Amino acid sequence: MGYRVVIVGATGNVGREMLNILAERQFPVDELAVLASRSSLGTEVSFGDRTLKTKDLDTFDFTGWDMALFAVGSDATKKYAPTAAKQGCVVIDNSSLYRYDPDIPLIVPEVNPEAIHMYSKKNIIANPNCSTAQMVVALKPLHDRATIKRVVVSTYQSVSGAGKEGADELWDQTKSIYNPVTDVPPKKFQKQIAFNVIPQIDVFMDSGDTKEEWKMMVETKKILDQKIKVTATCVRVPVFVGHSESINIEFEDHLDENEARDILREAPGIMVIDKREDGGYVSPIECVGDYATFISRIRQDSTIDNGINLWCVSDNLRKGAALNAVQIAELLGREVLKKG
Ligand code: 2RA
Repeated sequence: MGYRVVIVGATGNVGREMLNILAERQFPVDELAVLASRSSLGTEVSFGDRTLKTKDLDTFDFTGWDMALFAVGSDATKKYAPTAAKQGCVVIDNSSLYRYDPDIPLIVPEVNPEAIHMYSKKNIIANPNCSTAQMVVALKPLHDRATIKRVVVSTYQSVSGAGKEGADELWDQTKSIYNPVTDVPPKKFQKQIAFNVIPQIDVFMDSGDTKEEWKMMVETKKILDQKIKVTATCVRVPVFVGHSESINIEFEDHLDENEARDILREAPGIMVIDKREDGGYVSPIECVGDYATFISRIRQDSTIDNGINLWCVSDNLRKGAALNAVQIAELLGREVLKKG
């Protein structure tokens, strides 16, 4: 016996990846409903070798469905997720709407699977921001060994993190630079993204940090440990898929770089590619379509007593969104619903 599963926002980048990953991982699905807003109604999406027609989110009754994976923005989530949860369907939400609610668990299954049992407070589970998800997968096994005090992270985030419009803007702007018949001014991004980098993701906050930077601090604390201090600089780069992060970690205890490499090699969800030679590391283009969080460039930071530097790369549409949501669904099935 399997689950009755709903995908909300099935025609978007993340919704489609959720369907791909459910099929790839042979998630025990008995019945699948794919929902979209009225404007995309009737659009077909693929699930394994099947083609499914989207139904209307506005009129859908979630009663009797086990779980709904939401891949829509915060406004649509706010409108539909409470109804789904009240109708007895567990919501796994990819938007930022519920991430900071103390009664809603924020889960990365490799890091805090025990938080799943808190789902019952509101029948909702939150999926973290993409840049946080890959970072906490890398931090967790090192924190268990040497206790992290402080993290300094700089991100290099791909345009697909800003949705289809972000990817289209990079594509169209790049073409227009080679063939300048049409001008493609910045719309989704604050400045030209083609052949450029932009040190702003999301809006500015009073502190001077952007909201993306704030999310990395707050979400890391909620998922991993409230005591860890995080400071972040988040940058958009002209890469289509794959977020990269340069992470500097300060520990309570000494941690040798070779031991750190061995610990990361054994840790769930991580693939270490770390040869100290030309090209002996992973760049974002190489992580596309993969499940793993790739770690390279592991080395001692000799400017502080107990410091390690590393490079972390992951597919932001997978571990940063759809894969993590499906892993939460698997965890919910295994630990709570126990049907599969
Ligand atoms: C971004 N982190 O890359 C955001 C998307 N969730 O823009």
